[in-house]
Amino acid sequence: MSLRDLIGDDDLPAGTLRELREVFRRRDVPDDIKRRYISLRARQQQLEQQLDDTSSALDDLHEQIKARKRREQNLEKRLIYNEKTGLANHTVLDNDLHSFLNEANSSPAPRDIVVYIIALDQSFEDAKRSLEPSLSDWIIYETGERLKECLPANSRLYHTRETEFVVVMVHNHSGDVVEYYADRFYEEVSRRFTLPKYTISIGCYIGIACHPDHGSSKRSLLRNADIALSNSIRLRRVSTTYRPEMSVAVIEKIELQNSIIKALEEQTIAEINRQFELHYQPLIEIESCSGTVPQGRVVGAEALIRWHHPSHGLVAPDRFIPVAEESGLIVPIGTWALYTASDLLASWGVRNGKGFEHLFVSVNVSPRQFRDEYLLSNIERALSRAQVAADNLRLEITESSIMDDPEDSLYKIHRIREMGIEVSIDDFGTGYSSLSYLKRFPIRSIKLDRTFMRDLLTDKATMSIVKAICNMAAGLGIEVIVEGVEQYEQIQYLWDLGCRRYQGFYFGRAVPEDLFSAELDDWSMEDSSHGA
Ligand code: G
Ligand code: MN
Repeated sequence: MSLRDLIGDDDLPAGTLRELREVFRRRDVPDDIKRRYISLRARQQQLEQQLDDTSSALDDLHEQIKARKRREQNLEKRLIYNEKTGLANHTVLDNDLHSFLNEANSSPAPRDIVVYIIALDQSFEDAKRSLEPSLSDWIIYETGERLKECLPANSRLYHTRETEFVVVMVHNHSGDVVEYYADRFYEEVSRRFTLPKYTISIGCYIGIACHPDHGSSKRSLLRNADIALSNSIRLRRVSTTYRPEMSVAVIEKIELQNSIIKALEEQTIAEINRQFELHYQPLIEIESCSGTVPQGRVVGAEALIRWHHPSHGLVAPDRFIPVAEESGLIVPIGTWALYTASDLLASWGVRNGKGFEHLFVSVNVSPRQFRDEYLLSNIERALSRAQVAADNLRLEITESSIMDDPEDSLYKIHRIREMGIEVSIDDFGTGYSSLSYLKRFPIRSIKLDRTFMRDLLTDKATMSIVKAICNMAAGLGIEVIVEGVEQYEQIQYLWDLGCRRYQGFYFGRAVPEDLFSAELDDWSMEDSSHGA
């Protein structure tokens, strides 16, 4: 019997092996006791070793579990907290609103829940473009901190989108405090930021909706606060509380946009022709103004768009042009107007000899259309396709759209003039520009805005503004076209100021193409009878 036989194949630590070898050699201990001792000792050693292995494996496992927990927590954090501000995000907002509403709906005491959406305005985007990213991130962080500071106890702040924060407040009765907090939020957000080199301040718009007045579900509250926010932005008001009429306006707007898109998509020109129509309002040049009626002739027409909506009936341009402008749909609609007006000019040209070929059609160009890079090529294409001369087409551009980007406007108007097309400034007198400034632009005429006609004969201030505009235009060699004349007295007054060209209900409303052409025939017959 050897020691190996007793302890088996297992590796024992050198110390234990030495100890067991000594025991094995002892003569004073009976063999059977030695054998039992040694095998037990070896077995014990093995068990200890196994225990060590197991506990270090356990430790490893424990570490792994802890690491996984940390990863999960991080992930969870990122799922529910905004990284830049550490504020709860829209997921949390969703859950919270859900439980606030449940609570309010099951509580016997009335409970108001107020939702504020606070959106930073364009000034943040501007700052972001010129600042280092870390600075704009800091502004966002700081904005969150400022908002947090002014929250009452019963409320929570969320950071839902990069430039959007939401506050939810729960009140027993919200009363006047709703607006008080909106003002506080605005003050805090717009307070100056002092940066290393300069200071800036960021504005914001706020939309508010309250439970139970403006919605009882999570979705309706958030949607209505968002609708109120759009109203604030559109009206440039700091904060707006939701009103049901706003939804009607929004739904109408979406419907309008969809219809325009559908009209444009469906059958292109055929469908647009069916839904849209250009009407023409005569533009008159007065030759004498001494009798009971002014004497003059038609020199041109302004094309004014009308929309025969399949289900809404006739929609006025005041309602759909702004919507089309906002969505960019004005560009294809405006191009269609250019093509259609050019076609009419071509049809007049064919009736050569009646004097129609000298008439011009004036087409309105909206601000967005004017900025569109394809404007010039669209005009060129409309003219060449209909084979009409450039001087039969005029363009009306509003004062404000020229002032949006004066340098670009200057370039564009020069190019339009080089093509042989005259430009009028529309709605003149409603913007902020001065005539002497506009002299830099190669324009043929200004269209005196029709709002001046309302009190031209009764209000001294209106009289002096109109007089000043006419004097200055004469001095600069710019023609004045008076819009919206409805009475002979207005014409007599303006005739004395030197105005010769007029447009307005006094001479005629905008009418469909065939009617306008028929009326032209009458005019030209009158002319020939005058001549005879
Ligand atoms: O902004 P724009 O200049 O393009 O304006 C043309 C508008 O003026 C059209 O809405 C047209 O119907 C309207 N209009 C034209 N003549 C008159 C008028 O004599 N009185 C009033 N109230 N509106 C007019
Ligand atoms: Mn016009």
